[in-house]
Amino acid sequence: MQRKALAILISICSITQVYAASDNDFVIIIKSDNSGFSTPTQFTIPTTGSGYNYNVDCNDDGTLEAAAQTGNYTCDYSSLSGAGSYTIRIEDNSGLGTGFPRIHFNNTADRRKITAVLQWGNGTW
Ligand SMILES: [Ca+2]
Repeated sequence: MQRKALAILISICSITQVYAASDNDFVIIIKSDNSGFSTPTQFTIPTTGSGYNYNVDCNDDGTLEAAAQTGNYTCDYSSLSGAGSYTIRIEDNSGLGTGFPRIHFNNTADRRKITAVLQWGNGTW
């Protein structure tokens, strides 16, 4: 019985480790059906200039929707749970903390869809 409990505990710890969210990431909340340039089931991460190398978890479930992005990336929720609010995790892929240097709404695009910044992360802006 103790052995089984230990096995379960180890499994839980392993799962937690897999989904452990990094404090290094830039994390925002968006509402995809607020007004913007993308469709009501999308959100476009706006970039400008060069130097990007980032991964995206569009719904913060531990599974990346995109890796090694070098420009804008559009999260599409039509194949997930449809329009609504989502937490987006943007992760550096450069290994140097420089993979997401800027977010650039330029007072337009999907600026009304971002509702909160949960975490700025430790990347170089
Ligand atoms: Ca995901």
